[in-house]
Amino acid sequence: MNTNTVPSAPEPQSLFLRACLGLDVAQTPVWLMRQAGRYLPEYREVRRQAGDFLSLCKNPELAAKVTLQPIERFGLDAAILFSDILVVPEAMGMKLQFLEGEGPHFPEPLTRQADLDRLTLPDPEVQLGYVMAAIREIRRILPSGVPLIGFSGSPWTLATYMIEGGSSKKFTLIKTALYNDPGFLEGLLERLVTAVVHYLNAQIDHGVQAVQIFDTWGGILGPDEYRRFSLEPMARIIAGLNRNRPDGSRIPVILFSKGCGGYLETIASSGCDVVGLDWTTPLGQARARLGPNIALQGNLDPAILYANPQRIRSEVRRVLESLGRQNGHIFNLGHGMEPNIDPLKVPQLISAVREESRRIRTP
Ligand code: 1CP
Repeated sequence: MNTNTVPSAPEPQSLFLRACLGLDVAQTPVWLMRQAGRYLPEYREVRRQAGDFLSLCKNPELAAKVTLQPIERFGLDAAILFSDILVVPEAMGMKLQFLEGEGPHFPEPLTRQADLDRLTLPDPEVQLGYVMAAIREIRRILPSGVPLIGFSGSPWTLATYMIEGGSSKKFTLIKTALYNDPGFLEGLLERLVTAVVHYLNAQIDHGVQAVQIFDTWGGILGPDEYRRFSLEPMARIIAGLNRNRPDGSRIPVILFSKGCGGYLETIASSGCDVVGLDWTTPLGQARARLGPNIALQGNLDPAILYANPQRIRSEVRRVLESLGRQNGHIFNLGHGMEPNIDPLKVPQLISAVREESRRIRTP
């Protein structure tokens, strides 16, 4: 395992943290990206109460409440902080809006060096103090056996939104910057690395027990550009994190670069403990390429949740059997839950993961 853990470090008890560190487990832990969200009627109700999405993120009590909703309803093996990756650019001084039905929007996207000079380095305790308050509140109300995952966007993924002004299909503006003005892009990535290191270390100080870096748009880059503009900044973040607690326990880092099955060896060189996979790379193939000393997370196609219970189970079995009885696997989707998924599919998925993984592990 890729650790410098103190030898006397206490072994974690939770299935999720054990799997992140490659320790043995009786069944495979499972959580789902975007497990708290619009597919849950109780989420839509709290969001209505908050008024809008960003107000929900900024209300620590309500953010904590929606973080716990999928835990209470389904008994998942980990909770993930309810927030959004784009609160960091907002804290750096950019205006951010979430337009109903259209997703995130930055009305004044970054275009030139002078725009970078106006960005500030946020103090996570101040501009992102509401996130820290949410983390404390979640830890207060979350059952102690359920670990809390903190997160951030990768610098590259955050930069796509800050330069494109929102979601994009072609990424024309950021790609133009990448090839025509790499110094501008690197200046932005540099600032984001510093901001994210401070932000994730503050999340760790306030109580998250693992962190995930979401690199949703790494897959739009070719191999050299991926290495330079996506992976390098993430590796610098990982090197800057306070991953070892004073009691010797470790904060695992999960790196999820979507669409990057071709770059697995590069991803594993980042210093992360867990590589997140989308559904295009079979887990067994990833294990053969990366070896046993790094954990894997994933990788069911989220669209399988539109299928019937038998098909869900057979696809879960296929994912689990690709690793057999090996340790170091956290079951997840290959990307987030879609808003139109029937919540009743989730317990079918979880039962299948637990029953099938126990069966596979029984000698
Ligand atoms: O209307 C609503 O209620 C907002 C929908 C929504 C939700 C539920 C958004 C807007 N963000 C979130 C929560 C969120 N976002 C979480 C919560 C924790 C969880 O339960 O998993 C997390 C981890 C994120 C991270 C995030 N935001 C990513 C990375 C992961 C991914 O999905 O690829 C990205 C790219 C964003 C940007 C964003 N925020 C919201 C939307 C709809 C988007 C994506 C827009 C796009 O496709 O470009």
